[in-house]
Amino acid sequence: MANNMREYDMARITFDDTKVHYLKQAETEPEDAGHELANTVAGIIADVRQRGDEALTNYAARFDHVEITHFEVSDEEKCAAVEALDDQTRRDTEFAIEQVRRFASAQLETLKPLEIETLPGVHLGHRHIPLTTVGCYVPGGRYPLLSAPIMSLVPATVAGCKTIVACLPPGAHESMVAISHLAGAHRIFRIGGAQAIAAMAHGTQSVPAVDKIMGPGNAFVNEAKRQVFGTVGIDALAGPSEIFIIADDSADPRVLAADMLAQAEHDPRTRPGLATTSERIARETIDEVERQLESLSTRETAGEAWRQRGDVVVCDDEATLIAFADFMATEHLQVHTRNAHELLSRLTNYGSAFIGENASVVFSDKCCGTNHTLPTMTAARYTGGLWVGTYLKTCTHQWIEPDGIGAIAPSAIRQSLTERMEGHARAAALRLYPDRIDDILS
Ligand code: HSO
Ligand code: ZN
Repeated sequence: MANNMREYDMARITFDDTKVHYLKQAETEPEDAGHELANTVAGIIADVRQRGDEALTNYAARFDHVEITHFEVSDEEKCAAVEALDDQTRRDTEFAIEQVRRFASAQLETLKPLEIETLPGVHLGHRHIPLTTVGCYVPGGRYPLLSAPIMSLVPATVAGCKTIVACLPPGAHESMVAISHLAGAHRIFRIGGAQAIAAMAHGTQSVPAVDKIMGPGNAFVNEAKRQVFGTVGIDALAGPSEIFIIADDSADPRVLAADMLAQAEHDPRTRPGLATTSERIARETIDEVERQLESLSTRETAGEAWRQRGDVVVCDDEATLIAFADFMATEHLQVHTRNAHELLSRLTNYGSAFIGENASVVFSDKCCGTNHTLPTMTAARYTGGLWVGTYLKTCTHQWIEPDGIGAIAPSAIRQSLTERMEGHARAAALRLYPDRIDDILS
């Protein structure tokens, strides 16, 4: 596996691996969903597509162990769920919603429509158009992540999507209904797993078919999203959480350890990692992780993630540190160096960067306002995370004045004739010689 990774890596990012020294290396194993999962999910999708709500009832009994025939949460239930939130949780929810909304709105502000005259009389432009109907999957998972519905729903409201659907597993924590409602879901359904993705992709008697599905989920949800892609859009395929920290000798091992363990408690498959130019910091952090684990109530999960997936690497110089971080292309990248801002400007592959000691991933996870749904499994090589733009499509348009026709039609006609596409040539020629329409068309 190590060999494979090296080759795979070298095709994109080069660094001198004699300058990279592992004090601790993750035992990686290929993340392969496997045929069985793919077949099971394909069966669920086909069944939901064919039998609609009846299939959903069936899967709720089989997978969620509940009897349910009516999936949509009523307005009364939504109100009751909000009432049932304790005051502080409600205030914290509203605070997080407000922060995510502020940042997403500011991001939207940067997306202006474009109009440009590229040649005299040739006008081109684009608009960022909100998707009409979107579906947000709110995962159940090992912890009820209160911020999860906020992260996928709030940007949809900021983008201006007409219908925002949320699906959450029937067993999800009650507060999830309340938070989904407060975060702006128009319709909330108690449907989980692959069957929820199938329902939103194809529509059922009670669930509207959506244009795009967002939000992370378990392996079934992920595989279902992969399979319905094309019928609908999807945001991304989510893997276990990752944190990678780059540090120099100014970093505090207690903080580095705490931040890695914070993500490690998500899942035994979380990848926590540290690369540093200081061997002292590396060794002290390893000791510190063990020390902090002793008193951490989630030590079973966090400890397993650390032991099996934790990397600690000493790099000989800063250039190697940067190249290595770009190679890792991690979901969260924390930069604990004296020149953190400057270093960031030289980094290319990360989902979200956390600059300096104060910026813990935890803040973005919960409530500072950046979105916590981010690329994992090195997808940061080709994409950023979920954002208001995920709910928009950028569509171009053009209009041509008479003097513009002379500039483009002759070239279009010649291309078409070379391609033997006479219909195209005719359509262009009609514009160039409007008084010779009859000749051209006969
Ligand atoms: N770290 C997760 C999000 C989260 N963590 C929410 C705690 N709460 C996303 O990678
Ligand atoms: Zn987290």
